[in-house]
Amino acid sequence: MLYPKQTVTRTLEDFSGLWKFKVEKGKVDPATQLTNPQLVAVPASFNDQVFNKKVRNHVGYFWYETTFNIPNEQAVKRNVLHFGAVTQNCEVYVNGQLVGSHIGGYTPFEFEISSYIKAGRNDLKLRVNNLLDNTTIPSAHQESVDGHIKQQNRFDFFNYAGINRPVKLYTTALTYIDDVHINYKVTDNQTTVSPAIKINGDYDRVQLTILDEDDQEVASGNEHGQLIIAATHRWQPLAAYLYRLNINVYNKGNLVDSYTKEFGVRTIKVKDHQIFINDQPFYFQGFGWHEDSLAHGGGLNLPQVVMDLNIMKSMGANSFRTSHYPYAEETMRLADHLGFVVIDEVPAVGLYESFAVTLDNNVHAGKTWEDLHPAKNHKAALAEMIDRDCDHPSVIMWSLANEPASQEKGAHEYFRRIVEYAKKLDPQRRPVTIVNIMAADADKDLVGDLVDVICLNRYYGWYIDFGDLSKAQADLTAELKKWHQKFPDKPIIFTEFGADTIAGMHSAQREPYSEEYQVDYYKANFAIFDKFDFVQGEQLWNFADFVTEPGMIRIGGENRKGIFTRNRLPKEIVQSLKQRWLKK
Ligand code: BDP
Repeated sequence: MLYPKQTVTRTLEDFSGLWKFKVEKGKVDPATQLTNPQLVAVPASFNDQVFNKKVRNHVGYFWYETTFNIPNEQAVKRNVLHFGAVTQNCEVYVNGQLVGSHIGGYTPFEFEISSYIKAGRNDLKLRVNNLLDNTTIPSAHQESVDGHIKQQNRFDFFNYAGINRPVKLYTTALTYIDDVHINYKVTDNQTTVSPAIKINGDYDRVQLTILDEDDQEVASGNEHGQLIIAATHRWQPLAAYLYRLNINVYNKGNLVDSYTKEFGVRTIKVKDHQIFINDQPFYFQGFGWHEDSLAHGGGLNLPQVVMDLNIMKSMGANSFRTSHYPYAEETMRLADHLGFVVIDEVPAVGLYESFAVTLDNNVHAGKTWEDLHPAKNHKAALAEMIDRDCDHPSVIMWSLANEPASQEKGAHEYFRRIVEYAKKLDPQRRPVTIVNIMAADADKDLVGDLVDVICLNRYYGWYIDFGDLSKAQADLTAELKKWHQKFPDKPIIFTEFGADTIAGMHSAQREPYSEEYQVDYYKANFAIFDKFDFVQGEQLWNFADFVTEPGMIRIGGENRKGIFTRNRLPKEIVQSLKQRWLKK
């Protein structure tokens, strides 16, 4: 699927603005107007906008409605309605008719609506739900209590829902470029680009041109040939360089479709417990992050994204993980432009039926892989993520899950299939990882052999060895040695480590929750990482405090492990972190 753009052959309309919104109570007829709706902004989650606790926490169905006008000359074109993401699942109605539905809250989808619209005023309605269960990703336990759905999410971030990303209507002619993937091979300085282009409709000629950042043509050809960039300017971490592939499709001498896609050229290799980008070892400095901001909830807040990446850059960060779902496409495009290195994560979070079983003596106990059935949705989300993101030079690794029960019986078989599927889908065959949970340490984990890079979420000094940093260091060291012994050639990246810290809380004894403890916690962890050359990265948890479901340790409804507060005020750790990273 292509990112919607206006070109010489395509029009584009953005449906951002105020929409009608209503929680579903009883049956709604999609052919009639919503009664007593309220207005909410799109794109954004509805939850915090409505300022009503009951609606904010509603689990179930809700409706959105807007109208749009089609000029006469547009009605004869091919009209496509594109959704950046609707969280979690939705049905789309145009003029009262169902045009399609989508499952999954973090990837784009689109429907051709030409036969449902008319010149003049049209009605658009979405029936959305935020329902998750044992078959979905993310995963949740769902039951019905007194006729109400009760949902216990198996993850801590608030399940912000609604039309979280932009809605756009674009047109093409009846002949159109349906999809483009930019495959390339680079040897020394020369890049051979073999684009895979899908065109529907009648055409007799395709003209491809590659332009550099100065708008100079560096290669050209047709859709069957290979395009050679003779002197390649590589995309480098924090030194991005982007080419543009322009595709023009002609029929009988007329230009019928035109589209331009950006791409970068770089190589990735995992070898000798190191990760190489363009044959240079790359050490990850950065963060786990969330799409979470005031009023927008989990909805796209582009100025916030720009600000966050600039804050990260100013601190010497070079990377982030899209914990725990693919982020907005706009964010990925920005990462390409800024040279951030991204671990792109599918929303497979919470594939863990019960934490209680970790206390069981039988290390492989637990029935996650028997009782949950996420494979179908997991694969669908993976396919959509890889299709959307495989041409982003910033994406150097796929994360196929966050903290699944990888020590439980059945994990290896489940993930063997997921890994094979991801490798098959990705033309670049990028490295893959499965982000590991503490309960599945080197002795218990069953999936480490399947991944290219070992990614660990570790909380020594917080959830384990709380307040005892010497013990934390000893335990962390012991675990690291075991991982390295088991997989001597695999690099290890810490994709989470952190301590809840209340901004402004100080402690003369440097106790947990204080800003002082957060500084000591990170110092203790870094001291161990620096001892082992196979540790190839540190991504702190989290960049900023973020909103969670209520919980005893979620003070004020937030996870406080941010090194910034939710409104981006720095905690004490920021200065020393900056010194460490800028020096490295
Ligand atoms: C990890 C999860 C992350 C949580 C974090 C925490 O991957 O989503 O926010 O723990 O508890 O298990 O802070």
